[in-house]
Amino acid sequence: MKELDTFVKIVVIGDSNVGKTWFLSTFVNNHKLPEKCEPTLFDNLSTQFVFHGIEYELSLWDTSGAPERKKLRCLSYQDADVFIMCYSIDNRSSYDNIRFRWLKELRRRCPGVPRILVGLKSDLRSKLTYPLLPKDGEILQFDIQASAFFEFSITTPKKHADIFAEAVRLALLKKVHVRRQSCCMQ
Ligand SMILES: Nc1nc2c(ncn2[C@@H]2O[C@H](COP(=O)(O)OP(=O)(O)OP(=O)(O)O)[C@@H](O)[C@H]2O)c(=O)[nH]1
Ligand SMILES: [Mg+2]
Repeated sequence: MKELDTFVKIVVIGDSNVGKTWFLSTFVNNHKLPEKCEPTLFDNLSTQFVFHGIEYELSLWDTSGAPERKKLRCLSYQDADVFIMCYSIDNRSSYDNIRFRWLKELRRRCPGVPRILVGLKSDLRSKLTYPLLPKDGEILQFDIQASAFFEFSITTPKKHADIFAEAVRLALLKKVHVRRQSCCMQ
C-alpha cells in the first residue's frame, strides 16, 4: 500500500457543547479528561490507530459548533475522508440540527464524503425524563444516510475503538472508489 493510504482525515462536527472536544481528546490522550473546558475555535490532533494489523495515521479535526465560526470551520472540511456528526442525547435541538443544519452544510460543501452519526453523553440518559433513545439515532442515521450510528460517553471510552475502526473502514472504501474513478478517466 502507498503511504497516502494510511493517512486518514476525520472531521468532527455538531452543535456547540455536545461534547466533540471531550470525545476526541479522551481518544487521543488515552481516556484522560481535558484539564480545560473551553469552546473550540479550531483544533487539529493526530494519533496512530491500528486497523486489521495496519497502523494508520489519523488526523482529527475538531471544529466549533458556533454559527459565527462557519467560515473557519468549513476550511477544515477540505480533503476530509470521513465526517463524524455529533449530537448530545440530552439536547434535542442538537439532534434536530444534524438534519437541518449539519447535513445541509455537508451536502453543499462535501457531497459524497462518508458520514458517521454519534449520539454523545449517553451516560446522561438515566438522569433524564425524556432523553433521546438509541432508536432516535437509528432513525436519524437512516434519514441522513449516515453509514453507521454509535452512542458514546466518556464513561465508556472503549467505544472509541469501534467508532474509529468504522471511520477508517469508510475512508479506505472512499479511497478505493476515488482511485477506481481516476483510473477509468485515464
Ligand atoms: N455527562 C457527560 N458530559 C460530557 C461528556 N462529554 C462532554 N461532556 C460535558 O460537555 C461539556 C462540553 O463538551 P465539549 O467537548 O467542550 O463540547 P464541544 O462540542 O466541543 O463544544 P464547542 O467546542 O463549543 O463546539 C464539557 O464541559 C463536559 O462537561 C460525556 O460523555 N458525558
Ligand atoms: Mg469543542
